[in-house]
Amino acid sequence: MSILTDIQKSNFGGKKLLAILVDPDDVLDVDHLVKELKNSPPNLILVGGSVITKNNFELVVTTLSNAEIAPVVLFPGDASQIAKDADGVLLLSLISGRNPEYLIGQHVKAARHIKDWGKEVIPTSYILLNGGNVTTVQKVSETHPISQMDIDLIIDTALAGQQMGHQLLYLETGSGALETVSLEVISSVKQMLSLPLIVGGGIKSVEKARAIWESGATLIVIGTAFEKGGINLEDLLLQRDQLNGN
Ligand code: 1GP
Repeated sequence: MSILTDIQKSNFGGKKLLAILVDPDDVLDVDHLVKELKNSPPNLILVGGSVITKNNFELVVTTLSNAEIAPVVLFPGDASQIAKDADGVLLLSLISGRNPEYLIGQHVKAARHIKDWGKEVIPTSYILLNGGNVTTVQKVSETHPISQMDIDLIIDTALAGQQMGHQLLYLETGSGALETVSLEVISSVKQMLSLPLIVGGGIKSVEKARAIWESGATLIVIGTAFEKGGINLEDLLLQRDQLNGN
């Protein structure tokens, strides 16, 4: 089954999914990472970052892919982040912003490479919301996040993404955000859209993760809290399984 089909089936069936985001720049010991994820396997492993400075991107993707823990899906900060052993890519359009580079520029740069690569491409609306601090994605993309008070604009932006044919909607406050996407925003968007909803940014507790799932997210993404050991992956999976009736 394709990665997208799996997420769509979960969305229709009200099933909840967990993705762990791995930023290769922050990986010190990839074998240790594999061990941790093997002990408590998430549904997906996302790999990517706004800025890549180390030379280990391919190695991290290949090692995670060879470990066969979960599908490895690229979450690219730019056109260079396409690794050969990944299973697919979230092709992100940063539609909360008006920077052409992240609406089409990087996509054009990567297009031929992605075609030759031949893996699954998942067109994704990427909406950056204000999470209380200036995050790297905001700096790098040079775009302004939408205020979480402006629910109408968030919904209209999400609807536009759906109408443009995107298959997933990613609501994001940015890696390391002080605040997550609010439950009100999540449930309001969920009521108006049929697309599977991904929510990420600043999720630091199992309770918050559960509330976000319950508000309508199909897939939640956790990066920083996992990386810093601030959240117990086993507990998270337990909550997910409880919500899924397992
Ligand atoms: C970033 O949503 C992801 O794109 C994860 O955010 O690192 O804050 O968990 P955190």
